[in-house]
Amino acid sequence: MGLWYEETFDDHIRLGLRVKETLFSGQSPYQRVEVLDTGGFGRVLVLDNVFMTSEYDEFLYHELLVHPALTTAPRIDRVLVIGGGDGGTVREVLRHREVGTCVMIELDRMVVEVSKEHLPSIGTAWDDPRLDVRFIDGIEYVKESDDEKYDVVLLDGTDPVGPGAVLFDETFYEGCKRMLTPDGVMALQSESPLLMMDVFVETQHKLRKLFSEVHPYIGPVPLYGTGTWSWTWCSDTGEPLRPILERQAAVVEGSKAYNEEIHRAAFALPNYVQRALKL
Ligand code: SPD
Repeated sequence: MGLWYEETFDDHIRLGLRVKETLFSGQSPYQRVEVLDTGGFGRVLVLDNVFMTSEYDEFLYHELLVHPALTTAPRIDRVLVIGGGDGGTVREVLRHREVGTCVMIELDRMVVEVSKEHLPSIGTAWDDPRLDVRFIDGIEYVKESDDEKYDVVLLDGTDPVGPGAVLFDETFYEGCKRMLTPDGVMALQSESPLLMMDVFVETQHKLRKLFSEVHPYIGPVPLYGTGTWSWTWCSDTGEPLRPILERQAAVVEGSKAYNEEIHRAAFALPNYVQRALKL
């Protein structure tokens, strides 16, 4: 029958998946990397004992991270992705024909190599000639790079523990903003407002110091603790509820979850979130 693999949240809650087979287990210089074949969620990527993405529900996460930003930014010629080593985020970015270059900065080469081998249904765009994958430190990149600015920056990191913790620092967000064009859009995963309310609220405050428009949005990702997840849309101009309709229609066709109504509805915040943010 296979053993149960469990992720523990806060030492009080566990999510368990029955494992049919462990497809990969190894230690990179940064973290423990595993791919499990599970009965319920298909193949699952696990980093340092935290479920990262699954074949079963990855589209809910990746489509919502990418398309609200990519459908509302004035231009999407140059896109920067930090993290996202499983390939799901760049796959969604590259579905937009207007994207000319997508640079992906990933610290851990092993995550990409293992995902290419064991999660081919998630990373379907690795061979796209517009994709430029660099195995370097995202913190250093946004601090020092003199590359041309980006129209969109997407942050697809882990939880704020281990090597991904620095991706929640204010100085890192400052660097990301430095890499954006003045009317560019940044979107990031911003944790669960139920399970990680403190991190969620703190993240919003950090972002509000840097951007005049900061809009969290919410959707379901069953693999993550509580199933309620958030992302945040940031910019100094524009607003998240004014998508470019032609661009949006083109990507809705072929999306598993994302459509016009989901885009609008995701930005409707429940009272407990509005109150926590004092909106
Ligand atoms: N609790 C897990 C949060 C993981 C967020 N990033 C997932 C990466 C998927 N590309």
